[in-house]
Amino acid sequence: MAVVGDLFSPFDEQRNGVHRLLGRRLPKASMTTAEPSAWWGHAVVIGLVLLLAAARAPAQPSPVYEGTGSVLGMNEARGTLDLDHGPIPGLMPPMRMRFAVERVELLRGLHVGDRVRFALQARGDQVLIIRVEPAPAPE
Ligand SMILES: [Cu+2]
Repeated sequence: MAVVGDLFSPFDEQRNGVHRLLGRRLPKASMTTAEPSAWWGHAVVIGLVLLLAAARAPAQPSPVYEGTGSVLGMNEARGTLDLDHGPIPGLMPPMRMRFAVERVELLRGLHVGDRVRFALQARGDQVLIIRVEPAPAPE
């Protein structure tokens, strides 16, 4: 065993010497080149995960806004409803304006002067009334 150890010890010492040399060099090399590339690698992986998540997620429905107002007029042929409406949280302040309705049936049974509660939703570049129902008169 001593013979074998003596035979291999010079080699082992040489190898250890190489390891010591590499041990001094590799950390520096990894600090300057390996770490930034690892960082970018992570960024790329995270980006891909986000892309996949976005591709898998169903299209988010646009938010629905609710308000109350008084009917000023309506036009079944055009599918519009004119309202004097109160504040619509997150969308607009009180005003008189003309809305397009999602379906002309929403106008049926409405009369000028009616107090209504309504819901709006963006469809493409339009904001449509998607729901109208009678609302109690303000106190
Ligand atoms: Cu408005």
